[in-house]
Amino acid sequence: MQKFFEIEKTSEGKARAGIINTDHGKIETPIFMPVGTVASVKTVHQRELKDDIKAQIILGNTYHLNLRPKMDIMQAAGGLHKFMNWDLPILTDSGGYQVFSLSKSRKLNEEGVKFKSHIDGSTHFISPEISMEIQRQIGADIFMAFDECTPYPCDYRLAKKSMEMTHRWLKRCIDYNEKNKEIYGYKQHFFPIVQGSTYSDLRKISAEKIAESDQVGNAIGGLSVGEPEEEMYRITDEVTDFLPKEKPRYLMGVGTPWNILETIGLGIDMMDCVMPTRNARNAMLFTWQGVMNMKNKKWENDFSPLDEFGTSYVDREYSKAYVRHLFVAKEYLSKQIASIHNLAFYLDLVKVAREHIVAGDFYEWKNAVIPNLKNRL
Ligand code: PRF
Repeated sequence: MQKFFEIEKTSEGKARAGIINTDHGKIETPIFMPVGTVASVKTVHQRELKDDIKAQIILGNTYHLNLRPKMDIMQAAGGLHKFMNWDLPILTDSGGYQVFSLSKSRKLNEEGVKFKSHIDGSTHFISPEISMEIQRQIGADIFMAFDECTPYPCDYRLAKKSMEMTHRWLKRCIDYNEKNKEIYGYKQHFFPIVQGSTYSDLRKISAEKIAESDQVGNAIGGLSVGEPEEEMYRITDEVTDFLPKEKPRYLMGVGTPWNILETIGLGIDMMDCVMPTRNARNAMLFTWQGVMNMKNKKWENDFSPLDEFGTSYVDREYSKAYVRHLFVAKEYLSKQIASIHNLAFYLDLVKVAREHIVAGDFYEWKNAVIPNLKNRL
């Protein structure tokens, strides 16, 4: 049988280039995963995602898809791949994190979380078992443990109590998965999630617990929730030391282009973030030369290509002046062009990072490009 994760090249530090094998195709790591919360990567067609942006895997969200269109529709469609016509891999988040960030009122106890829908205020309940069942019905290639993500800052006692519950929930997720197999005929893989806030001792306990559960991959949660960047890097560095080398490591919800390169350097293989799409809709473009605000008057008469080093057709076919005009005029097309640009840039960023890992000069290259990425153009 094909191995789930193969490491192609390990650099002098912790960065590595690998391949994840799924029944919907392979994923070259390190990889960035565009977020398609409600069965859509906002403003971007599946065809563009695949052919132009070269996304290799996208994310879906348990919380949202369970509220709308609901699981009866998902099952009738034959799963999310068929429903949205996406035949490459899909990863789903478990819902816990989204309940905390989106729903107005929620009550959490050992059993699970009761919450009110952000759409119509109706009452719902998600437990570890229910989250596993929803993700099974969505048919994700990779699905996530039901966890609690602590806010920042978080009192030590609360962080410890929350982490311990996430560990008990993990056991319930695994027990459920052992009794309930895939329903669409292809393999579904499960990743547990490390928590423990910014406390090194808790992170060590959690990473060891998660590693011990011996799943095919592991994730790091609870970061990029408002802590200083240095804290995020410190915890990521500590946690990757305790997670097995031979399995992929997924850093959840990260981040800026420089966060991505820094955490690849700390041994991260997968990441996702709404930043390239959300910021695109607010006129912020990421490029190899730095960050551009497309509403800025300085682009008004600049007819040069949107991004002369960009890989997407939008970078060549439209000028800065035109895209600025679309944003000022509040045209829908502005959001679409910017989202395609940013996602193509993020995918190019991890592709080039991979090439440098393979070539053996990743760290020198990373340190040279990061100051450029942070420029304000
Ligand atoms: N847990 C889950 N999803 C997440 C996170 C988490 O801690 C984060 C933290 N940045 C993003 N998405 N399940």
